[in-house]
Amino acid sequence: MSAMDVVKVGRQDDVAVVTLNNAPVNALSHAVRSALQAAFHEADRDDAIRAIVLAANGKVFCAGADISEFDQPPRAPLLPDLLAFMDTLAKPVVAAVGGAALGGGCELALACDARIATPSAGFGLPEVKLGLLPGAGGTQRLPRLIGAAAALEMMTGGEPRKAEEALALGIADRIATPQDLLAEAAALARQVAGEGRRRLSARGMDAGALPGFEEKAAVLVNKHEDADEIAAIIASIRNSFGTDFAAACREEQALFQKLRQGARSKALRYAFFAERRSAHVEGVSPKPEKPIETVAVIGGGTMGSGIAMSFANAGFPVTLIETDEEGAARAQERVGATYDISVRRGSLSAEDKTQRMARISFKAGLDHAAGADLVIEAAFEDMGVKRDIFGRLDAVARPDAVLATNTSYLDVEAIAGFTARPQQVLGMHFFSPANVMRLVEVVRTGKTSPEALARTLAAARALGKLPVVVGVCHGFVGNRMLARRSEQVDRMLLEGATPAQIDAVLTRFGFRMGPCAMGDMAGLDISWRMRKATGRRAPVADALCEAGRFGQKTGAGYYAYPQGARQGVEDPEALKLMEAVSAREGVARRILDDQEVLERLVYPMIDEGARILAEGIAARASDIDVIWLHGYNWPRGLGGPMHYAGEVGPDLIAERLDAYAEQTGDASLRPFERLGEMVGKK
Ligand code: T1G
Repeated sequence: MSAMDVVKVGRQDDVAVVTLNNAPVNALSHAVRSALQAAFHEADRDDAIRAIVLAANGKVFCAGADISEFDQPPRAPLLPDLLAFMDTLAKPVVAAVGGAALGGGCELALACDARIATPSAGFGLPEVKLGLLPGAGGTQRLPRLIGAAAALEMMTGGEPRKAEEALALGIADRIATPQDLLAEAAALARQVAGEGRRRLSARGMDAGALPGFEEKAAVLVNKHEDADEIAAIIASIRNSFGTDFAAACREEQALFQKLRQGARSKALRYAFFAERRSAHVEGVSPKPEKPIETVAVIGGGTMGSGIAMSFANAGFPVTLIETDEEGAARAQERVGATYDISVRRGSLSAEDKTQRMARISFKAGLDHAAGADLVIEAAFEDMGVKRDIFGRLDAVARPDAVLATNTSYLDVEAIAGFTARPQQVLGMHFFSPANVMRLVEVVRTGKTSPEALARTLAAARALGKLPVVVGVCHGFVGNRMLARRSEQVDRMLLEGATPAQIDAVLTRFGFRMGPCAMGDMAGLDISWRMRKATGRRAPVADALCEAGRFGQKTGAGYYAYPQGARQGVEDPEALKLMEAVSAREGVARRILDDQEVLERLVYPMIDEGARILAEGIAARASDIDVIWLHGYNWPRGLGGPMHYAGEVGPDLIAERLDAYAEQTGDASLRPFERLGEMVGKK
């Protein structure tokens, strides 16, 4: 694309109009930066021009720096230098912001003399979400505009400020209606030309605000001790109080480059693109021929209710179907009670609750699924139940309806075989709680049609979910990999590790909760029932269940929960039980060091991910990472298991797995021979 395509230059009488035109989000690529510099320079030299308006085509004003350029050598003009160049112009520049101005896009607007915004516009500095700080003067210009404390909150939260709030803060000078935006911007530009430029770089800081800022900074440092970007933002804003503008910008740039080259930012940028890449499915159109408009959910239990709420929250009419009137009434109560929790928390208004409830009709009998474009079965995890429901649904549902099962591990090929329309059957594996977790594993069979997939993926995205397409195998992708970790948890407990040690290792790694505490919270009896159904053993977990220790719900599991406490405490009874199981199994207990515990928790999952990729169950390594980031809370600053494997090095992982297989005699730890080839599969 030639430089002039990505930036267009026009004029309104004596005002030059420079328009960003780099679809889809006006990212400030090298071509855009070069064209902007040329256009500003040209306008500044043109005697017929009094002022400049910076506008943008498309729904996004500017999404900031082109993140895909960060792993390449920087090319001049760098964004900070372009904004410094704008400071040297004789003529003022006014930003006409009709959409989101984010990151470098917001900094570009801050380098203008004024900003006019439409009601749908927004201003944000989300660099913190990429493990960065604003690196084009934002940490110096924004505090000068709205004060250090407000700027600190905006940069460390990373959330945009909508136009009205931006006006109140002083980021936006005026709000314009979309059709008047350019004209009003031109008028303001002329006004500023008459009054003199309003360079933020020339403004001083209110030193009296420093104590308030320091107070907020201290809280943030404690809360985010592992996020270097937070410390960098604080340090750079602190510079705005004392160091001169240019020197502070140089220091900001040094901090930015250090973060950009760090593993944390690399992982966060990887995650940003991985989430977007997972939306592209080979052979499947991003836009279906016939979008899903109405939905029926079979089963009003925890999952069915959560799924129905997800659709109602997104504005879809939903029929939630139970077997009888009592079941339908119970489902209605469950949904109402769940919404009430959000109302009590203040995250949902009473009228929103009423509106959302009104979108769900609670019915008894499968016939009520007749009008739905998409029917999602969320009934009991039993093949007999699935056979009955899908057999009857086939007769009841519209011929073109998509029939989805929410099963978390049953064979979707077999379920499709219960119908005469296998091309319209697939899995939608929601993660609990379904109205909160973004991940949906969309399970395609060998017969699922591209249109059925396209319709389902578009519907999932309309819910704000992150659908990832996976193939059919036991546990699909996430749970199949989790099973490898769970096996090692049980084996290490047998060999001498304790629940507290295992959980501490994984929480220090970055997970919010360890596997033993998670098991106690979910209920150990659930996986116990599945192991018995599939003939698999987990000696320690089985023994806990045989002793009636199901976890929090029974007051004891891996931990004890005195007086129904939610936080478990180490329980000598549980440790005694584990010692007895070790003796019974003939396993001599030993001390395991934390590194071994971590590697045996994480590396087998990575190994399973490689096998999954080799089998074609997942298309890309980054799809697996999206599943783990959004289904299992993998620490985002580590990118995902497959990204982490690339950072650690697959050869080292294979070597460690071999060593543990030797040491423990557990052949299941032997590494997959194609591990290295699969870890970075695109
Ligand atoms: N750079 C490169 N590509 C980008 C991009 C960016 N900044 N933003 C989006 N894309 C791509 C995205 O990968 C996707 O590609 C397509 O555009 C549509 O995106 C110096 C250092 C703006 C709210 O963090 O938040 O500036 O999949 O699906 O849902 O201080 O994109 O089509 O091939 O997300 O309408 C800071 C990131 C950068 C904003 C639009 N900026 N972007 O959401 O579309 S660092 C950000 C977003 C920086 C300076 C610092 C969203 C959006 P593809 P999309 P959307």
